[in-house]
Amino acid sequence: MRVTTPVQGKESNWLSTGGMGLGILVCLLLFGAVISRMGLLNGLVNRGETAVSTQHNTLTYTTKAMRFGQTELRVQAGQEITLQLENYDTYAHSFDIDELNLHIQMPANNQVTTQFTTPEPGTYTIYCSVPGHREAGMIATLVVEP
Ligand SMILES: [Cu+2]
Repeated sequence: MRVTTPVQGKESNWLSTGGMGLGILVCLLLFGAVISRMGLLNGLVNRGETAVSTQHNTLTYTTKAMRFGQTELRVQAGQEITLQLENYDTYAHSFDIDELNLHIQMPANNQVTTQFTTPEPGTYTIYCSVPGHREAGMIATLVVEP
């Protein structure tokens, strides 16, 4: 009796511990399933929101031979613009609009991308702030339409 009781005790102890462990494992699995499902739903919801709210316009603007490719850039107000600036000259330029606090460096023979939201309707001056370039003709107009 004195020998079997501890053994039985141990056995039942082991069984209950095993059962509890199994219970915890099941709980963790369920919890994990719920979390991953929530994560999946969040992902779907986020993707949906992005698709709805984004009206992305990509514009390409070039510089070549000390000139902007276009003297006028027309956009609509309140839009998110991805501006791809391509410099085909062997020297650096920049894309500056003071009113929008946009001052983008354009390295020689390179391209850079910037994003901005178009402001209220009006006309804004685009220029290159490299000394002498604006005077040499690197000036254009951003026309924001309602
Ligand atoms: Cu320039």
